Amino acid sequence: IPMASKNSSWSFPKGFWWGVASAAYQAEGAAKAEGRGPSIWDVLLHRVTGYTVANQTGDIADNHYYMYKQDIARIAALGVKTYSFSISWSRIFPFGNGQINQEALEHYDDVINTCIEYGVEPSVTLFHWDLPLNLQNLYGGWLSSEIVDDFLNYAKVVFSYYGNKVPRWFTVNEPIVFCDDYPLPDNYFTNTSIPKYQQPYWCGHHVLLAHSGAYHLARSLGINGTISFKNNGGYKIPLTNSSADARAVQRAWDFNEGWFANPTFINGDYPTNLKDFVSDFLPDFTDAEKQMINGTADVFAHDAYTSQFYFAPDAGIDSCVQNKSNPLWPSCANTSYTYSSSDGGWNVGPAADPLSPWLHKATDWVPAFLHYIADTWKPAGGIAVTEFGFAEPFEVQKTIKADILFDPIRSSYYKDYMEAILIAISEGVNVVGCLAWSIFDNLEWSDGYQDKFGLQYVNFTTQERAYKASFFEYVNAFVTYGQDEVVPHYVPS
Ligand code: PNW
Repeated sequence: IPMASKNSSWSFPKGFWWGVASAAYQAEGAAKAEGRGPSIWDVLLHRVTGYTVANQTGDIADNHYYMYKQDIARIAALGVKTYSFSISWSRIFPFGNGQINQEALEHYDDVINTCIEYGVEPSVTLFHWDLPLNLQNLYGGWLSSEIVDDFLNYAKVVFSYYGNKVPRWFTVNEPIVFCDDYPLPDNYFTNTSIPKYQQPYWCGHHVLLAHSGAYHLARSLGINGTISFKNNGGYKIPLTNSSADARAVQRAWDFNEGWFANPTFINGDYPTNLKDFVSDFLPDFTDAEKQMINGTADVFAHDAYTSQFYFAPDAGIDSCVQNKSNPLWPSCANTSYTYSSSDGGWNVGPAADPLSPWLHKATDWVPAFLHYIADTWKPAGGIAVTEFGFAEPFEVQKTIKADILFDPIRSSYYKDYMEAILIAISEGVNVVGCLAWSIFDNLEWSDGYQDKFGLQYVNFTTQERAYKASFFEYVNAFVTYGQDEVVPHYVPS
């Protein structure tokens, strides 16, 4: 395994938290075990034909619900500092609200305790897309303001039960993604009267109220851990140096990151571009709500996989704004991965996996990306890259040798990404942590099990795990440049 050549001006600050991540529906399986209620993802994958490759589901997944002790032991053995996982809301509340399922509360308590016993810090996400089905059917899920109280009720139970055993909380994962996934397919869920093109903005509105409410709730309960939500998106590069492309890039930031980051980091309100472009229906925050929302993320948590070029629509901005069925709508910023001579010499490499065409290796851009976040949203508690990773098709991965699977493309992604973070840190950007996606191959949502993001290989017939070479490449960055001791080969007493 190649070792990073040490650059003496690079180092991760003391206390830098680094680790690996998973999410409940993608990893746990045990879909009907110990009182779990269904989530919208059970319906999507069981009832909507063709939603995943080969109609795969999360019924079994990595069997992580039963194998978490082994899985935590395997990452502790490599010295991993934190494990980030999500709690399944419909395990704690099988119907989303009402009756609490004690068995599930105890399950996650044991996951948390197992982490602590192995010297691995638990990082916990409350909502990673697996909405309890009942809440979707009852009132349209995130489209209704009723979700806010139900989310707070769920958050209160979780915060109260696990409290200060958890140093790091994330309320919601990537609202840009799950709110843009509204509208959900017709006929499977209760219809709503909100027009489809407006639905993402109602979802986002309720997410901001739920997140900020949970932040204040946690503080009132005496929770000391950091609290954030996980934002997401790639670095946005203007395709040309025209002013039209510069404006397109700004709209793209505003309609993606800014949608959630401006309210929480700047002023409690949406970016001006958002208010201008979708003013006819964008919900308003009251002044009291703006005050409540502003300042409710302790860290800028960003899932930052890749970069894209952006450019203004050819047909002009007016026709774009009018055409609500246009895929560019409403930001009217077109995207491309074209590597052209006008791109300033930056490297946006090809996507390795046809199932993830959005994911190009663009690690050269990461320092600029981190500077942009620091300069734009000025997060007092710094920036954490809470997901990054690369899908490498199985055929490219080399054979397992001495129990290690060689995945050269992903290895180079991690090596270059970690060096890019080190460069940004050496230039003064306050990066406080990072989480690699993912702890192991798992259910990649509608791409099923074919898309391989894991730092560990999983044989889905036998459930055997094997480390991939990229995992050692990742850990090696902290062995080489970390200030804290990396303690591998931990053996529990
Ligand atoms: C994340 N994009 O989703 C999710 O949080 C994970 O559950 C998922 O497995 C992982 O990334 C890999 O896809 C994303 O288009 C989906 O930029 C789309 C994008 C980014 C992240």
